[in-house]
Amino acid sequence: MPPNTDSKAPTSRNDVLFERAKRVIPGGVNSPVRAFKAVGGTPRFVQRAQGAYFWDADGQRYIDYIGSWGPMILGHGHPAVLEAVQKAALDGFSFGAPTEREVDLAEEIIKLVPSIEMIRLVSSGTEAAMSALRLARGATGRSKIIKFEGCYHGHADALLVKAGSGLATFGNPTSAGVPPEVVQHTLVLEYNNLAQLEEAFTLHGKELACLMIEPIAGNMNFVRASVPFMKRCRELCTQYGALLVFDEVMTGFRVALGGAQSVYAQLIPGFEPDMTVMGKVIGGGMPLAAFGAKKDVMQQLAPLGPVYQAGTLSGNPVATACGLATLRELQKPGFYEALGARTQSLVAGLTQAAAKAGVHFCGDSQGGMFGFFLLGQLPQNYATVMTTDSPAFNKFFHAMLDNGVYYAPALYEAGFVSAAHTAADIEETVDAAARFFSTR
Ligand code: KE4
Repeated sequence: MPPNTDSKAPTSRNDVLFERAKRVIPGGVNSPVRAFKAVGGTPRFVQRAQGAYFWDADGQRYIDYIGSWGPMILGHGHPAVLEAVQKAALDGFSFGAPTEREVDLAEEIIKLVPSIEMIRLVSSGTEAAMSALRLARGATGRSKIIKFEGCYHGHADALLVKAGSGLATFGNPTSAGVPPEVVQHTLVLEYNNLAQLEEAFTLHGKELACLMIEPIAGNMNFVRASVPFMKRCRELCTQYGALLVFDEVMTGFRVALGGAQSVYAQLIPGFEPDMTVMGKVIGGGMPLAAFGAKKDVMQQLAPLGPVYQAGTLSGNPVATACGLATLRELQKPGFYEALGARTQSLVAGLTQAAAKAGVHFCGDSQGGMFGFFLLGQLPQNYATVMTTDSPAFNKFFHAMLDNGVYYAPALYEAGFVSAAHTAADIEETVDAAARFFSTR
């Protein structure tokens, strides 16, 4: 297939499929970010994927830096994972009854994430975060929670909230259909803002069930919680009896084998969260997520305790096979060292190419997760991220897309490198970026 030099090519099957899709699915997609609304143009309809690549409806190949928004850390179609899924499917798709493999997966995650003593498997990150929130409230008997602007924890009502007019007032809904009273207990603070954190706990600490945070915020591209900030989150939650809930749906097994909490534990002696929400990588691309904590908290859950939570497909036998096979591959010696080095080489290459062309660009990465900004320095919060020149980002996005490089179609999303990405893929990506930067 000749390269798709014009992403708005009228003859593209992507256009035809998108028009068809929009007649029967809202916006033509089953999740909003896929619609390219932020960047414009036509979404690529994936026909198949293998390793670091996928091919769209026109047969055009792309180097994939989304990887299903994180799950495909091994690359698409890893043979060991494929074999495990095929074998599991032959034994049955779903039973609504316990299976040994759920226990195997629970034991594997607990082995790798020491802060977790017990875990409950569910089917999506939203479900895991929603359940974790209910459990935190049930376990503490408190209603109020803290989250941070720019952090996304799925689309449960209580978490679709933006900052109120001040710390004395609570959040306002970010979505229609969420009654104000549902978010009246949610306080939204600025990420990395120590003064706001201190004030919020002084005002409301004794009423707080939990503080929920993305430890490395991949939903505002790539923003790290500073060590002093994270240390203070831990100290204040301990002081006031609120649970520190790490949303590691994106960072879990992505930034390190022990997740982001293992990165902070190296910087803050003895650090660990009280509860962890996971997803994406633990399912290896199949619908599987989880939330875990110490036994005394988790045993508040039905059928043992008063906090109800359930799911028809929770711990699905095919999804657990996919997740387990993925986690076993991640534990092979040198996996994260190689993945981290490959990701760093991408960010370094892009940074050098931009600098050579005099373009404002900065990036960061941890393990197989990266972010970049068309800014002079790494932002510390959402407001700064959003100062990015979005038309410039959109031009960059489409220039890369037209050169067969598929980044997230939104400037506030992180990127992902898999174990299947080669040095040649990184070089091809950097060369395409350098060509774009030279036109700036
Ligand atoms: P899901 O319900 O989409 O499985 O997970 C929700 C969620 C929870 N927590 C974090 C930190 C997340 O990043 C997510 C979902 N991430 C988005 C990408 N930013 C998924 C892509 C999408 O919404 O289509």
